[in-house]
Amino acid sequence: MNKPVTPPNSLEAYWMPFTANRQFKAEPRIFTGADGMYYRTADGRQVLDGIAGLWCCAAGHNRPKIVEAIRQQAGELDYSPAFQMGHYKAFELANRLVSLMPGSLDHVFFTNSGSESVETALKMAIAYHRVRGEGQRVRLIGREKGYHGVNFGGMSVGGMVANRKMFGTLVTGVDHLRHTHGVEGNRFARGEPEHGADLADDLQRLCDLHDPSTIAAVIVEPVAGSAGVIIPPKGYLKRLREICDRHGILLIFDEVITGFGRLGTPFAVDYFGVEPDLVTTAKALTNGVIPMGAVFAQSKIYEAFMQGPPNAIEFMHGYTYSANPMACAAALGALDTYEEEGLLTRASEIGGYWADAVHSLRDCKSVIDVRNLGLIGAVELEGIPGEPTKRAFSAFLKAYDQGLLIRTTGDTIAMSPPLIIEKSHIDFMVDTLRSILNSLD
Ligand code: PXG
Repeated sequence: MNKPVTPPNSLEAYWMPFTANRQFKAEPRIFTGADGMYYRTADGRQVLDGIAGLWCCAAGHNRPKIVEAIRQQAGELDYSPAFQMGHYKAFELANRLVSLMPGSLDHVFFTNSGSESVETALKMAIAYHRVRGEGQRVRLIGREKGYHGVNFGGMSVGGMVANRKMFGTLVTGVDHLRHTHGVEGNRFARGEPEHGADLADDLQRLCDLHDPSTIAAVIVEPVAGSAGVIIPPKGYLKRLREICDRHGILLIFDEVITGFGRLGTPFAVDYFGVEPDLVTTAKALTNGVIPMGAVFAQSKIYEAFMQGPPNAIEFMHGYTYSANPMACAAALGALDTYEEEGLLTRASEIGGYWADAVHSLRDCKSVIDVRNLGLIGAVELEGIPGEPTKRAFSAFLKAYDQGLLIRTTGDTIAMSPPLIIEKSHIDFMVDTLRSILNSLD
């Protein structure tokens, strides 16, 4: 049977991701262009991008080096098979990336998203133990409130209840550390909070419960983004590393939002001075322009796989679009832009001004906490009794109407602007938010 004719502008056919479809389709918010710090809306307004797209457009929008790299690549080599074939830009990009990453994280596996990077890292961890004769290490440990994307592995190690509850029993053999949010004495902390490093000892508790020889890996976001910006207590990540080392457990940092300058250093690995065994990235790798992710692996992991007959595939994993030439070109253009403009360390320069600005919101109506690190800021609101998420979502809608794009999760407002942000933009963000917060019910 023929489908009824859909008018070209109908919003119905598109089932939108992580979106209140009915609310959106009743009151659509459509972008038609973007440049620098701003989006343009269908109704001809400018909206300041307070969240770098979705934490991905680190250099802002419409950046010439990236645009030109993609244009050129499309006419030169549009696609090259990812398996058993190569192209130069894939190797060039891998080399550039490992030169940015400290320590011995010197091999890179390409994916197409943060979710795929997480699946890849989890599979690498389990297979790494197996190729070394420790095939009994199959358990994966995540953390409450963690977000590691939406695929089954990442969802299982993730700890955001709403993202898990609809999807059955998930991957088995997974357990979770306690989260570090809301520790006594940490409210309104500037930067890393003082209290709660001992929560890392929860890993020892899980080791005692399961026996550490059954655990393959622990995955955490160095700074949790999606659950509402949770900054790790001072010393917490170092302690996790120590416990992993004690028991031969791999440590995975999910740097999908912290990678590429968000904290004022190229990676959170640099910021916290803790070297994990695997690092997942995506988002700002290409400035968000073309989907791409990358998993960094320590050389000991790569080397462990390089055995057996030389013509045998060592790791049975990969994607049709791994190291896609267009994505590699975009990533190289992004890295050039970051380098030329000093963006990978810019958040450390403007971070003090940012912290002052975000914390100036602490006295606004309904605010119960303010958190910051690098160019990340969060304002947590007291929820309306019986109507969780509503107050923050109202702030989001009002901000959009007033020319500012923010994100909300639960009753927390999250901000993660492009790293090219200037003081005047920061002033606009907090002034707009201040008047909105004080006007909310
Ligand atoms: N890991 C982490 C730590 C993430 O933050 C993913 C994995 C998944 O990436 P992909 O590319 O598959 O979406 C993410 C994604 C928000 C927000 O506003 C955060 C993400 C995505 C969209 C919105 O907090 N993080």
